[in-house]
Order: sequence, then structure tokens, then C-alpha cells
Amino acid sequence: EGVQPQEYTLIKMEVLSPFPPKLGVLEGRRVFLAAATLRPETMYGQTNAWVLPDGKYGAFEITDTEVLILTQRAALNLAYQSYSRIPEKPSCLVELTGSDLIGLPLRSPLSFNEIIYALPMMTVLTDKGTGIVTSVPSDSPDDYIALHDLKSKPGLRAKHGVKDEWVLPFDIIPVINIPEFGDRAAEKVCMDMKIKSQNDKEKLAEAKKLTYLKGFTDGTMIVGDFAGRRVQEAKPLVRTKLLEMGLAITYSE
Ligand code: A2H
Repeated sequence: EGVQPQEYTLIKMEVLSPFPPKLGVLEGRRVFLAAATLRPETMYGQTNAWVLPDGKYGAFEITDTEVLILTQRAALNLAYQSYSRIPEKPSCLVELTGSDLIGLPLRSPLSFNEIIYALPMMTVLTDKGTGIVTSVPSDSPDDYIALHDLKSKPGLRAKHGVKDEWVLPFDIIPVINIPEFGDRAAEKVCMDMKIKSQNDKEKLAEAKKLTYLKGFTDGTMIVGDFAGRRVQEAKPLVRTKLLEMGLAITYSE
């Protein structure tokens, strides 16, 4: 962990009804997977959410009608942040594992894909953010390669009970142009660096740094409400828009 606190945006990805049996007790409420991101301006290009299959999650009540699914650690952190409406000891309505979440259909703010699904990624950390990540394969090397793994390996899909229709129809959606890398920066950098799978952790860390930096300094939005604006300008504008819509929460750790 760094010395400085990381300021995340939590994206409220709404779980579409009817809920599976494991989530049955939540029926009648609005339930969201809470995904922590540093790149709110990329949300137009979401293709899925990532969860850790063996990770432990909980469904926590934040208002009379709204429930967030995230790690208990994140629920506690959120409770201590003043802008949170979570009571100080957040009550867990049901304990869940990542496997329980795989295949949930989601509606996520700003996403051009109207419905996306929760899918497994082995590199999700449960001691960072909320343990839930939204996937933008155009601009995140981790997301690009994990989606590529699932698409190209039927055995990996079978192992986690992932249906073809949750993965195969979802292609990269360009969101940002970076002069050096084009409109699909994550794919280009993964190819240039010959990254083969989500297990290439060292190379992926380097790819992530490179695209993150270049995207911020040289990137231009090519879609959405701020098309034509620089990424640096668009980032806070998109963040504010999401917060004002009530579809995002600020979170730091
Ligand atoms: B970012 P930092 Cl398009 N485990 O969001 C693994 N990864 C996690 C995580 C967890 N528990 N929680 C958050 N993340 C990811 C978008 C994105 C992100 C893009 C490009 C780069 C990027 C879409 N995924 O991150 O270690 C989330 O992915 C590169 C920095 O706190 C979050 O932002 O610096 C980022 O890692 C936070 O990483």
C-alpha cells in the first residue's frame, strides 16, 4: 500500500431481478455490486465485473431500500467515512462467496452494454478496494487479458460455471485515444509486451503503469458526454456526474 490514501470511486452496478436462490433474502430491495475504480471516465466501455471466486463478500444494508455487495473490510471502511450513510456497524444481510456472484446480470452506470455479467478473475485482491472490479478491456491490461483468457479457454469457463453468453458477445469498446497506442491501448500494450495470460503478473504490472500514465497525460475521450476533451479534464467531470446521479460513492483507503 502507498503512503498516500487512494481516492476511489465506487460504481454501483445494479443486480437485475429475479435474484438467484443465494440472494433470495434480498428480493424487493435494490442490490448493487460496489466496484472500486480509479478511472471513472472509462465507464462507457464496461464489459463485465470481476470477482474472486474464493473471496468472501457480504450484502450490507446502506439505506432502508439499498444494499451493497462488497468485502466486509470495505463495508467497515465505508462506515467510518463521514459521507457514508452506512450505520457504524454495518449489518450483513447475507454472507456470500465470489462463486455465488458469478453470472449475476448487472446494469452499470454509463455502460454502453446495457447488461453485463459478474465473472471470475484470479488476481482480484480482497484486501484492496471492495474486492469487486469493473472491467474495461479497452484501457485496463488486467481486464483485457482476463477477458481474453475466459474467451479463449472453454475449460476455464467450465471450471467456474461461466456460460458462453456471459462472455463471448462482449468485445472491446474504444473509449479513449492515446496517440502512441490508439483506441484500444490495453490490447496494444499486452500484444507489444507479449503478455499471454493473467498469470504474467510482473509484465502486467508494467503494462498497467504504462497505459495508466499515458492515458492520463496524452489521452482524449472519443465517446460519451465529454468526447473530444482530455482525459485529465474528463475524469473529475464524469466522477461528479456519477455522484450526482446517485450511482457512485466516494471511498478512500
Ligand atoms: B481500475 P491501485 Cl480502465 N483487486 O478501474 C485488483 N484490482 C483492483 C481491485 C482489487 N481488489 N480494486 C480495484 N482494482 C483495479 C478501471 C481501470 C483501472 C482502467 C485502467 C486502469 C485501472 C477498470 N478496471 O487501474 O492498485 C481497478 O481497475 C490501474 C491503476 O489502487 C482500479 O482502477 O492503484 C485499480 O485497480 C486500482 O489500483
